[in-house]
Amino acid sequence: MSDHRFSSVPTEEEPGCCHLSRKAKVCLGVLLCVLVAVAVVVGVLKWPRAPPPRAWNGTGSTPHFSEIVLGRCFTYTQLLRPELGHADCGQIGKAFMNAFLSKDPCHSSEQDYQLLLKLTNQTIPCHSSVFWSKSSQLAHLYTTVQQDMFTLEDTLIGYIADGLNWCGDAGSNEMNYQSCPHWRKDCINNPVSVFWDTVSKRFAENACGVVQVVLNGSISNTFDKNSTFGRVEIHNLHPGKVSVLKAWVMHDIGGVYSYHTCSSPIIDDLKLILSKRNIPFTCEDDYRPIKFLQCVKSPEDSSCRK
Ligand code: N1C
Repeated sequence: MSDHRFSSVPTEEEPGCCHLSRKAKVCLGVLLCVLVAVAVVVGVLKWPRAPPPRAWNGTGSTPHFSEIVLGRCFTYTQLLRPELGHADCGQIGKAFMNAFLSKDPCHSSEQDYQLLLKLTNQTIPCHSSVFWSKSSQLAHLYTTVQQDMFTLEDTLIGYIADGLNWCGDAGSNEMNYQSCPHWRKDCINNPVSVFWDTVSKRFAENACGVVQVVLNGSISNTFDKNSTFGRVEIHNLHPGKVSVLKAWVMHDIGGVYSYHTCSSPIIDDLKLILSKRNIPFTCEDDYRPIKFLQCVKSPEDSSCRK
């Protein structure tokens, strides 16, 4: 007679360790599901996420930035200046985003914008460039009426970016809509300041013939060496290409006090820089074609009745 005492094979009658009842199996299954679900939830919550973007002192990127860029590009190239209809707005939009996304917003460089500059290349006829400083509204009113004159904002690249704000973050491929570096409080090499310096430089380099600048005679810094005009543009005009720079010093209508006129020493600073660069310079106070635009708003002013 064989001895079954050491046999490990369970007999039909003796249930083995894995022979669980149906109820126990269901319970075990549910438990397993709950454990997996808990593990997934914990995993998702604990998954290392990109740190939030840095907080800066300036306003964040303009909401819907990329859509605005694309829309403005199409408006300009299809409706305003159809001669630029061949421009590839998709590529322009991408080049603009790639200039600053995933990059440290305090280490922006001219180089970042090179592809964008190439894609928005535009020929501005000689005798039609208009610069401005602290007189944005009036200068743009002037070129809106004089359709053959161009400020930088009347060119494709200036039109696209005018009034917008943008920055990214080195640790993410998203735009920072919360805050962007302030040029004074955070850093000068931020994407917006570098952009305007870069495109203003190209705008000045390309200017030819008679060029104009609209200055504000109703403020203390009518000519400011630290402004984009004083720091970038006048130093990038080509003496061989620019025949004369004509400055129009405009004064607010009804303003109590005219800070500066063409005979003020501050205008001599501008004159001196240009004479050193061999660029002829003229200056006129309250240039009539622009003065008339001011008078449209204040026709009753005594200076408008002359
Ligand atoms: O610093 P500014 O003026 O002298 O700059 C104006 C000057 C113009 O001739 C333009 O060609 O520089 C060019 N330019 C712009 O076109 C422009 N559009 C918007 C420079 N800056 C421009 N901006 C924004 O306005 C930008 O954020 C910059 O810092 C201000 C400069 O305005 P400003 O001091 O009146």
